Amino acid sequence: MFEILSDKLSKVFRGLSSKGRLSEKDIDDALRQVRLALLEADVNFRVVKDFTARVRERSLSAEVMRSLTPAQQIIKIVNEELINTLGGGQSRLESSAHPPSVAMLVGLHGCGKTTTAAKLALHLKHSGQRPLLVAADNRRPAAIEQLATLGEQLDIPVYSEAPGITSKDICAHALTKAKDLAATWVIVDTAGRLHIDEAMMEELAQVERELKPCEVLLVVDAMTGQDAVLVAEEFHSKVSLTGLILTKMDGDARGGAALSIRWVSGVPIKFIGIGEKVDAFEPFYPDRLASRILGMGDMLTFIEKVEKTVDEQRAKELERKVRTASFDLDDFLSQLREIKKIGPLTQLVEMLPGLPQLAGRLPDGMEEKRLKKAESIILSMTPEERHNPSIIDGSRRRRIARGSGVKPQDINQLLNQFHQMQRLMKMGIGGKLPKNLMGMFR
Ligand SMILES: Nc1nc2c(ncn2[C@@H]2O[C@H](COP(=O)(O)OP(=O)(O)OP(=O)(O)O)[C@@H](O)[C@H]2O)c(=O)[nH]1
Ligand SMILES: [Mg+2]
Repeated sequence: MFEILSDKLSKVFRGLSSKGRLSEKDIDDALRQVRLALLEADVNFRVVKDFTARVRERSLSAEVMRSLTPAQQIIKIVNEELINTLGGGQSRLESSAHPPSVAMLVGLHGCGKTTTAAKLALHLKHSGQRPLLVAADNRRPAAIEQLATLGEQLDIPVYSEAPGITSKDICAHALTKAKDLAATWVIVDTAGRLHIDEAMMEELAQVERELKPCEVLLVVDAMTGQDAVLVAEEFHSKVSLTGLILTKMDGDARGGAALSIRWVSGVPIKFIGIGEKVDAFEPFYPDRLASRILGMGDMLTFIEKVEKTVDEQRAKELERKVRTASFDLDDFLSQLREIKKIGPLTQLVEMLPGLPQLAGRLPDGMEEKRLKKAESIILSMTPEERHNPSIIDGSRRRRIARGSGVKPQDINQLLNQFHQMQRLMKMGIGGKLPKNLMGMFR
């Protein structure tokens, strides 16, 4: 989402760094380019104006101008002010002193409320909570069905009633149900409208009075650009929002909404949605997004993600196998599967410093296809071949190719990748998935 902006900013900073001592004019020139880059990324003009004014003032201080590394100082200032624009620190979910805590999700039609309700419930479940989902969008049977299906998939209870009952009544009954289930969180999915109107606001206000939620979260679609910012401002003037959730951050919008919405609305961004799958959801960290935009790579998010997915025991065992040189295609296969669990590789690669360029070269879905192909090739081998790939000769290769529906060359390619990974691991950089995984891209 932020590639173009990120590229432009790195160019500006490279220009500054090559200069050594900086004059006021150098700084103004650089800031003019930063301003343009932000406006082109669809960042709200008020945000851009404030931001550049703050950076300029701090950059022109005697301390920065006289320092030996003024460009680095300015990059640091830009990073800090970007973090400020995005809300400073992380804004966590507030829970109630008397469980269940209630979070109510509101937003326009199609912004991702129902999906996000399920994602949030799963996130809470993973952190040891017992969530109950509530279908308060009771006008369309399909809406209830959608939430019920998601709940079933995630093994999270969903409370719903027949269409026609008012949202307010459903919520009242849901609270009783939550107590019965000893739920610690109640996540309420409400109906969306095409536009903000009186009827919608009145219904939300009624639900709010009934539930006394500790969180009223506005779900906004980051793909809608500046409109998202307007929606947030309007909602906030009518209901007391406690947080924002930006969805579809995986899209190819220019990112302006994400960069403007906090500053313009004054409401903190608490989570972001980064895909259609239920686990494509993360707490929002201003500092991580800032360093990603500035091309420093979102290492922390990445590390967290890998830690969550990679089984430590398994990694240790792999390390041992590598040391004893018994790493075979079966191990390779289970590594491929772990990589698949981490999620789309493009998403992962984007987070690594210096690698976003590489992500651009991976066509969508291509890497998943390659993983699938590799998996089916290995599955068509006999256990003996997997353990000792050197026995794979021409006739075995043809048999495996037939079995997995690929060309014999594909098998050579896979074996090369395997050998490459084996070599990498022997060089002592094995054991940790992300590095081995880079072999897949060569
Ligand atoms: N790519 C992507 N798609 C998303 C994300 N969040 C939601 N979607 C998709 O957006 C579409 C609408 O999502 P819903 O959750 O049904 O939206 P809603 O706000 O409940 O819609 P209404 O109930 O009709 O107002 C679905 O196709 C979702 O899969 C996201 O973070 N990334
Ligand atoms: Mg919905």
